[in-house]
Amino acid sequence: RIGPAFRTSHPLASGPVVQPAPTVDGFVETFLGELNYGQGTLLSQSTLNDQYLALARTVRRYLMADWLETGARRRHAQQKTVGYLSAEYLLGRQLGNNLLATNLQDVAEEAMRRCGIDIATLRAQEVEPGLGNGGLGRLAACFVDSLATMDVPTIGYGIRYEYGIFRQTFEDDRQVELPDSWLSLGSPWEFPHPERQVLVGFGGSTETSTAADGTQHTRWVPDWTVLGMPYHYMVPGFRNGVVNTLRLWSARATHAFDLQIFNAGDYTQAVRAQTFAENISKVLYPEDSTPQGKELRLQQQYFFVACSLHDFIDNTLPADFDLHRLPERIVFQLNDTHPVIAIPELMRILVDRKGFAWDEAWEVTQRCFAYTCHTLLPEALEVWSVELLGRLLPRHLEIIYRINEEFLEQVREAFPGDEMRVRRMSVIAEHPERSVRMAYLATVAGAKVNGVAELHSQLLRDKVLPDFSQLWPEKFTNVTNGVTPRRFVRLANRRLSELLTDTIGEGWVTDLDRLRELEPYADDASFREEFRRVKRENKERLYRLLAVRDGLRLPQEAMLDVMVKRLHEYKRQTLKLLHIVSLYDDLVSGRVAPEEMTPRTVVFGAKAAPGYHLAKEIIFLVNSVAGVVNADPRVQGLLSVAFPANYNVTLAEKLIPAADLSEQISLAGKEASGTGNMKFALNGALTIGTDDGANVEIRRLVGDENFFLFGMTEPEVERRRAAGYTPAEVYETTPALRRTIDLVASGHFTGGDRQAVAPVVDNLLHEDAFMALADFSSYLEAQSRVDAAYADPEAWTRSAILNVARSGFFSSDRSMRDYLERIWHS
Ligand code: NBX
Repeated sequence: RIGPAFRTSHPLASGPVVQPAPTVDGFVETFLGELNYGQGTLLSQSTLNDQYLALARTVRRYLMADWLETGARRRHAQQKTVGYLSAEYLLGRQLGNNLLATNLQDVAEEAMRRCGIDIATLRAQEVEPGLGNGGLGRLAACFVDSLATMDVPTIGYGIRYEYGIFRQTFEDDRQVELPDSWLSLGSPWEFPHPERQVLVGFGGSTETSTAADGTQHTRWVPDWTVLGMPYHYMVPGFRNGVVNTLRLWSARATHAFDLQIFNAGDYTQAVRAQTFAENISKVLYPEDSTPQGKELRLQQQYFFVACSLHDFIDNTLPADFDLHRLPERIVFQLNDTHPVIAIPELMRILVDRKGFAWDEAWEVTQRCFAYTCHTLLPEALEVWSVELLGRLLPRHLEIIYRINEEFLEQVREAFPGDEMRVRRMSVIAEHPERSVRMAYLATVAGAKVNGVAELHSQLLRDKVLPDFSQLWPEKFTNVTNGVTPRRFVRLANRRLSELLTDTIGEGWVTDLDRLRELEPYADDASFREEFRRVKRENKERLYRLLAVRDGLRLPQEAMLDVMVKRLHEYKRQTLKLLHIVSLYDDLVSGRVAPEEMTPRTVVFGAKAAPGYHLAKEIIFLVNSVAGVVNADPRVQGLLSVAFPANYNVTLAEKLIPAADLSEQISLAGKEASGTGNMKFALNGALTIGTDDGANVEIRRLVGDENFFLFGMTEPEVERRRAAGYTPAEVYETTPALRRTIDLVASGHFTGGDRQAVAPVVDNLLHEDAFMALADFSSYLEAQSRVDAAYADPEAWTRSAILNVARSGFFSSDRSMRDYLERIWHS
């Protein structure tokens, strides 16, 4: 806390902060100052990393005045704040985004040139903070960007993992994971705030005492504690003077923790205790679908949520704030179930610490939370065993039990005599072990529950939470995901952005619906020519990068067909692989003449969870096929396959603007939304996709004639499964599929080793849980339509332009407007 002793009458003491001049001279001067006084070096002696850090700190300076001003304005206005609670933020590199937000790109480039530095080499020096697994984490990053651009009071709360998502390498075509030590060369974008540390308890027991008036009071007595140290990150809006805050928590040992042991005289034990506490924020769990129920993961969840609630209630709100009015000042958005333990935590704070009656507290709590679900896979729904939860958070377990008791009473009242329903809806599951269903808890306590695309929200109501949507239909809503046009168009695709701005003005960057104004230009031959030039140059840039980064040599002219996303059976990378093998087989067997083939380059990017064995076998197979195809002179220039390692946000920013074809081929009813699909469409790729997730909405908006649809619909999938699906039968009765699988099974791509391909082949033939074989023929037919369409460059370009023009809906700014209207302000 800032006391009067720190106040001074100096005119600069309470701001405004003096911002460096936004000129080349001002930038150079600040940069050299940062090199000298921040890095302690001279330009002539500085390393690349010194220069990168000084550049980052220079850009920081330009943001600081706005950051302080935004904070002061927010404190003064006392408006309702969005507390976005997310265990993941997949931010991507910060330098480029912050230069864009401050409109300093050209100034910085010229300033660096004057110092004899190519700014591109400094940009390349930044290690992206990979604090997320995939779509869910990237969505959080897009949302905080949009909220800043829209000047919505927001605090993003999360975890500052010391190690983010693993770095993927390939050894003998197999995935090998390496630790992502993203902090090791310095982290110029973060501001530690030790004065805002928070104490978090774990374990122990609860004590109930009865007061003289008969009221009972329960108190949790934890048996160990850790400190949460917040690190603040700037979240700038796009050139609007707003800088919001992302507050990420890092775990530290408490003094109480080690003092006890120190006093017992065991120094080494005390140091070990420190390591134990700091383990909590050590590493991001790389599983993105099947939660492992690991104790450390529950510790992470409670740790960041407890820090965040305490931070808002005790350190952000005015000291005399009446917490009965809490819902007027905050809405906590739960990004999936990972932060759901915040619900009993708020109840505990209100009842045990602030003296609220239970009903009063419940009333407040229900209005403070809303829950977003991101999945349809039953195995992805998080549950915590009662044994573990009770051991780590005994008071929270008691609270959850009471919430459940009162909730089930409500169910009994609404559906008298329906005990089956009561059991189905219970927050506590009894089998296979007694456990807490976090999605149910979120649904019971949350004011709203939303899915992330129309189809997903419908299936959420009908299939995942049908009993709940029957009880509370008005609780359920949809907000279709979006992506930030700043990072994924303006920053990633500078050439397209210039063409757009030259054609329709620059308003599209913050009002993406204005891309509609592009529609008439789809019929303008010279615009199409320019649009093709942009694509070509983006491809050249990508291939230059892949040559240096991965030693890949790819043909310039071929159609660029891209499938980038986490590796999952339901996403069906194997279906794409079967297509590649079938094209290869057609060529080498002479069924298709070289001149009949539309040349293609297929690029994959995908990380597999380290314990997901089948996914890792699929990676091995993709790499094996790529090796053989690329080395075969018979298909040279006609078919190439690239699998650059370590797909991340930075690589996505290069790949997506270059793509011609976007692969969105999940089994219908499995992909909640997808967001890569939106990024591709906005960058002028055409989609080949199933009727799944947000593909449904993309197709409706861009038009059937500009989208390659294939595969079963979700109801068809259901019927097919009900009828008894046998993949071997499809294999037997589909000659092209049989040839393709036989070629893989023969060991052709693995140096004759049939054993090496058996895990994938056997799974396809005997399991095929996601029906790749059932959709194979339809997929190949759609791919032939793609080939034919690509052979007509004018018509293809027209479709690509219309994809851009009609995808403005997928801006995360629009998603934020929907959240504001349907969830946060209702
Ligand atoms: O969330 C993804 C969905 O699969 C996408 O369809 C959707 O577009 C995206 C954003 O809504 N889900 C996802 O990325 N999940 C995870 O990353 C995840 C991470 C940890 C975990 C479970 C899931 N324990």
